[in-house]
Amino acid sequence: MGWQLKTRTLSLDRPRLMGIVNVTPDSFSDGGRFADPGAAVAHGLRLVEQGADLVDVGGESTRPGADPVGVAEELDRVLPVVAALAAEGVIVSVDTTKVEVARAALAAGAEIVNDVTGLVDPAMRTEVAASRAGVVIMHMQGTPRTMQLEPVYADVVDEVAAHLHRLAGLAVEAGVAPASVVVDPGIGFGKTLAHNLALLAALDRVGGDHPVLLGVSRKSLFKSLLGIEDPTQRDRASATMLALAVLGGVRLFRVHDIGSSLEAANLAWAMVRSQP
Ligand code: HH2
Repeated sequence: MGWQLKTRTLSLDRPRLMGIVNVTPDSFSDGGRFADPGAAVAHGLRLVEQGADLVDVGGESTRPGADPVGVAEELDRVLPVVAALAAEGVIVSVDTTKVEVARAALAAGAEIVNDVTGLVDPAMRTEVAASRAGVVIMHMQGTPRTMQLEPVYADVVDEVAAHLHRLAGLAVEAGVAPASVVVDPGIGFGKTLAHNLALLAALDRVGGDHPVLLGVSRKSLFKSLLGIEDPTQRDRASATMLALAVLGGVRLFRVHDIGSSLEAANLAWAMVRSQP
């Protein structure tokens, strides 16, 4: 099994780590640390050195209540970082919901579009299809401004799985190769703690025909469950959840801290492989 990207295939015969580079002043866990392009590029290269298989570059925070960023501003933030990392041979994903940003990032060497709205914009679907990029289709209820106000589901696992199935189908209809699509339940995006836990306990049911990518790193469910206020102190909990998700069949993880994630992934993977 592999994930077909623009110029190569990323094999998913073991867990893979997508390191996070937020080129933003306001991301929830590391806002402002890598807002300077030089610092962001250095951070991306460090993540790869530590064992990241690919790097996700984002220029707009999606934390609950975040203000939207304009196209020009987002391009200024991400393009130099995408171009510099791609030039170093890094597999780069661009975390954006804007077709203009996706197009420019793909031209600058990005291999993947990570769209937290799940390619809901038809122009984004056409762009991804034309470039033959890989794509992450994530589930979100509402928008970052409104999503945590009062999320409601009858059955969160069924609804998220059906929504991802529908959006993946639309992408494929627009010409995206099925092997280029991975799906993501969108932990924390329009979900209560109970919704997040239900999804984490049923990860084998959310992907359908597509591999699942999980983004749970440093998220606020660790504050709710364990009382850890400071996001940078949530890496141990994030790694524990990662290991459990490997046992649940997930092979792709969007993470902040590579060291703890790699240890967790290797331990869980050794257990998976030991099964006949
Ligand atoms: N989570 C965040 C951003 N992008 N993309 C995918 N596919 N899955 C996720 O779970 C996901 C995502 C939020 O985390 P972070 O980038 O650390 O913060 P911010 O959005 O505030 O920049």
